[in-house]
Amino acid sequence: MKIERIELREIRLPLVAPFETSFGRTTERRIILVKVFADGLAGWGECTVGENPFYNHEATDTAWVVIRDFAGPMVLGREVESPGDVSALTSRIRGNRMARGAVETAVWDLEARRQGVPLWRLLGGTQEEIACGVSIGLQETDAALLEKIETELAAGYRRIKIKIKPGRDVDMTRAVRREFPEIPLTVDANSAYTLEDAERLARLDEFGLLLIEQPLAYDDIIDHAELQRQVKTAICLDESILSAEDARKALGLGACRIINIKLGRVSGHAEARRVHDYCHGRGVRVWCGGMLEAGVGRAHNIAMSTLPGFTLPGDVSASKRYWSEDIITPAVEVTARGTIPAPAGPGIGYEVNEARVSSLAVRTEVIR
Ligand code: OSB
Ligand code: MG
Repeated sequence: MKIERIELREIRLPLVAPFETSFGRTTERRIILVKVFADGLAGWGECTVGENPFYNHEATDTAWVVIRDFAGPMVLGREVESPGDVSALTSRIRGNRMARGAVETAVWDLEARRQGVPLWRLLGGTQEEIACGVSIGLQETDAALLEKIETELAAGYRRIKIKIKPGRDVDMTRAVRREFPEIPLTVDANSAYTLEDAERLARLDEFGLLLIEQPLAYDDIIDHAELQRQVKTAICLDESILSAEDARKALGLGACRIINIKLGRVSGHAEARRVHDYCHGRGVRVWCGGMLEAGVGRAHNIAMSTLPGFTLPGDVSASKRYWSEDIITPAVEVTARGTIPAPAGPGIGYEVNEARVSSLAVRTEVIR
């Protein structure tokens, strides 16, 4: 198919509750949506970038420029035989994987719609429903955190992830374990520690965590390998894994035992599947991370999570945990068993509420 037109929109979407990590607090998302056109059909992608360059190098405004001036023009007017080829079209761009991934994922949705099949099937997914966990941001008090966990467990979620940072770690995790001795529990530091904190992090071993996510620097795998030798709990890398090559090196060094795959962070579905395939082939468990996505990004995450190696519950949860009203219909809902059924419709399997997107848009640009 020939990519005939690409539209960009930025929407503003307030979160139902602020989300806080060791690197900052988010109250309103600024989300870039990409719509690609071919053969009378359209596909949607969502850029998973944060508002500020605090999670990785990218930010909403840098991604806008990279998509508008580079990734978009590199794909526009091109004959694309398979969406797996899109990444190569933009590979001259260094870094900026979330910007590249926004365009790439949109073409995957478009191709699945052209074929009239669900995207998850086109990707090779096998799981008819995916297991869901939740990521709970830093709270004012332990009591507030315990209450949130209670609510999410009651809703059926199968794994709880809590955010930690220096000063809000060992004692807080102990308080959670005391109240919930058996639940599948993980912690995510978003790079808030250094190797000097190894002893402190090793104290988390007593809590039977499934994993400790990205304790050290976002761009490090050397120190993570040293840390993994000093802690019993599995280290899971998020920020540090940008490609299948990164996964190979990190696993080879022993920097982690589990990998969090995020579509945008690795530049889209093709690379995400390569990371998945590499890990799955070696018995390394992966799970789908989240970036506070609106419905389009959430739907892409659901599709990816149906690949067979996604054996741990992901950070893919119901729309209503984030938004008073999502931008897709139906909204993403989670069953009482803590799962999301893979949708039956073509493409991402949800319809974009274009009227709502238009009403939320603060800028629009057409690349032609
Ligand atoms: O590290 O997984 C992370 C949100 C924004 C940036 C980074 C992360 C997160 C989350 C939330 O943990 C996951 C979600 O619910 O979308
Ligand atoms: Mg993380």
